[in-house]
Amino acid sequence: PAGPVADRDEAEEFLHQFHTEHPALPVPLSTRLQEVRAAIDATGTYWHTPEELTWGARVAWRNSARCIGRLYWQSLQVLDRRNAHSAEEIHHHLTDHLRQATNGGRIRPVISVFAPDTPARPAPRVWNDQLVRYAGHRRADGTVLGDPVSADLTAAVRRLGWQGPEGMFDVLPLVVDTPGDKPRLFDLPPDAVLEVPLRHPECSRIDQLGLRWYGVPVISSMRLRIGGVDYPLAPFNGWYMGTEIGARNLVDEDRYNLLPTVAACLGLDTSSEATLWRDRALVEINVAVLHSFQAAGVRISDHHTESRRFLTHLAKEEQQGRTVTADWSWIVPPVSGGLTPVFHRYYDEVEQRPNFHPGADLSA
Ligand code: HEM
Ligand code: NRG
Repeated sequence: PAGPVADRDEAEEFLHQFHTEHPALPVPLSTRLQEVRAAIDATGTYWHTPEELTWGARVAWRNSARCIGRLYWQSLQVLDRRNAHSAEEIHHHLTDHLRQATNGGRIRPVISVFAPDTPARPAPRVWNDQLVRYAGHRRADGTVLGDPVSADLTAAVRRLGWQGPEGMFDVLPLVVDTPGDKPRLFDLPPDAVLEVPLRHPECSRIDQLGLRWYGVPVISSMRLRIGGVDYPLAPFNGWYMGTEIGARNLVDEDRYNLLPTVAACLGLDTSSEATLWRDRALVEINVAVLHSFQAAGVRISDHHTESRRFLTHLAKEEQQGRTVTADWSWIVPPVSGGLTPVFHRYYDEVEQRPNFHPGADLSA
């Protein structure tokens, strides 16, 4: 077979869960179980009903142990794109996803679920790990201009013929890879990509750095697995928590590595670690990120607010008799960890299904 066979035990476990959380469905569990078993015997897989798909995707979010943003899991908007197969159709739906999710800055959590991997036909994929990413241009001396996280993808799209500019913040094209066809490049329409220029409320020297970030993180590299069926292309988004940009993307030494530059703008004394110039510059970058998104009317949250929401989520789920699993090292924000309530406790760590899983790196 071309793709994997659906796992019977996981299929049955999922249908039990679905029926437990939805008492009084029109089709009884026993009927649906028989149907699904027969389909797996005949074809190696089965087709989720739209209701199963929607609930499965929402619960995959609910079960994402690394995600602090899970309070609103029930409001995830699920776009059923399982019947789109050509690269053009897929590109069209991805652009549509960006527009619906962006919603003029009032960002909505959305997932687009494309065709599953089946024995008859492997699933489509995109090589991009997020729908919007900035190119990382590798120079002869090994350094990178732009975002180093995308250096491999940038080299790959150049090999496929991409002729984009060579700056710090160039939006990469999408690479859509469908079975039986060559990988195809598509530029994102600029009006579908909301970006925010970064300004500091007091320090105009930071404004002059010309920094920016995109408004909507759409993760497109993770495999969604529901009831033993794999959906390798199921891009999803929420909104940013400011620290993702201000404490990691712009700051990590293997990303934009901007602490020394920002410290210089602020006139900090960098002669000794003990001046805490890194910490002071870090806070001001995060101030600039939150301030700029707010000024541009693009939804974002700070780590104090998002941490409190997460504890509300834990309490609500426990009231429902459910266990929330969480990964402490991902949940605790990368700045001021101990100031947030999520720091001061431990979490259950067992993996739950359905869930999102790391996908293959296709650009390397
Ligand atoms: C991870 C916040 C929505 C699934 C994360 C992380 C943050 C976060 C801060 C850690 C990222 C990192 O450290 O790199 C939020 C916020 C949301 C949101 C503020 C606003 C609604 C969603 C949605 C989904 C989702 C809609 C799926 C439907 C995940 C998953 C991870 C994650 C699977 C782990 C990613 C990985 O392993 O690389 N989220 N999230 N999140 N989130 Fe959310
Ligand atoms: N840290 C990554 C994005 C990871 C997921 N974060 C979210 N997800 N907020 C970055 O680009 O900085 N979400 O679905 O909203």
